[in-house]
Amino acid sequence: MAYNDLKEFIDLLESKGLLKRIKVEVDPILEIAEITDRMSKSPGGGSALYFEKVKGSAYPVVTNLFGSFERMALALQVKDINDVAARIRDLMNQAPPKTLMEKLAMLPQLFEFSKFIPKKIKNAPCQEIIEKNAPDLSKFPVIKCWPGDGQQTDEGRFITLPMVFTKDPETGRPNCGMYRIHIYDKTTTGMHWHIHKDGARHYDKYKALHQRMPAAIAVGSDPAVIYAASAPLPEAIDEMLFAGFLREKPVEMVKCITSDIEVPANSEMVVEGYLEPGESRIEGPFGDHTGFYSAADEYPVFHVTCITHKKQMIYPATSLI
Ligand SMILES: Cc1cc2nc3c(=O)[nH]c(=O)nc-3n(C[C@H](O)[C@H](O)[C@H](O)COP(=O)(O)O)c2cc1C
Ligand SMILES: [Mn+2]
Repeated sequence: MAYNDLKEFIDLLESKGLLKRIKVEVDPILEIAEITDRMSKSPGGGSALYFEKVKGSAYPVVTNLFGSFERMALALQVKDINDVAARIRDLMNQAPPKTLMEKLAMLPQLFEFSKFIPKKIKNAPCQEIIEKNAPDLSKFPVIKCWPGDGQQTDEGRFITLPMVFTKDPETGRPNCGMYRIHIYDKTTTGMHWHIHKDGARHYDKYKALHQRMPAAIAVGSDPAVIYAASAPLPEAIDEMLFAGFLREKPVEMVKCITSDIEVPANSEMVVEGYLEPGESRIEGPFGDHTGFYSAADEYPVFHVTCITHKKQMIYPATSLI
């Protein structure tokens, strides 16, 4: 049975003794990342961590969710993570013999995939609370990972497990990619999609059309959805269709309050907004998974129009090395 949301996965980890609760107050600035870093580097990847009390925020933070083969297999609900590769290989063999990319592009047409087309729903848990008049990112426990993260002018907080939803303005095709989100202030962030990523390609099309680009950043969903956001799929494959295939149940999607972008209904939190074509700002530096800081550079700017979330939201994060 697919997990209905992030909490079901967290509950399962806890029931198996694979998650530790931290009851004392911790600081989202450097402290959560430091504890997570030590835990994730302990033998076997340690445990997932649930920080119940986070300084300056009403919401808990969970980290190190996917930091071991065991937790990753539980996330994808397989005995061994190689079983997922085998399922995909079987599926590919059903496609006519063409090049790998052509085969991948054919996947959405196969019956096995068509059972998992995302479903649109109306009443979504991620919209239990709607903050539209004065959306404020500083209410959320977004972590700072490394001392040199960010600019002098901000706190260096980054959303590190974001699922960024956009649409191709020509085809209407949706995309979801994991691109880190640098928080500049209450309603403005960076958008760190590298130039060859699908989100960046959509942005280039909006730029050519001189149109404002709607986008939404969802945080926290069932683990297959979070994983799909980071999977390097061909443009023709909707990550949410792939997530449905992985969890063997269609992903339920809901329309954003302030745009036509659709997001997973079971998300913990959704930041809705837009990008102005051509507007950029310095993003980073950020202590990256390479073990080095990625240098600050110009990236597009995301403006927040609305923040929606669950009443009992849980904020998931990762620190990258
Ligand atoms: C934790 C994490 C953080 C990531 N951060 C970024 C990022 O900041 N920018 C980026 O372009 N890709 C980043 N990636 C890789 C992309 O998520 C990945 O390339 C994905 O396939 C992008 O989706 P797309 O192919 O639809 O563009 C990150 C991946 C992970 C797991
Ligand atoms: Mn994609």
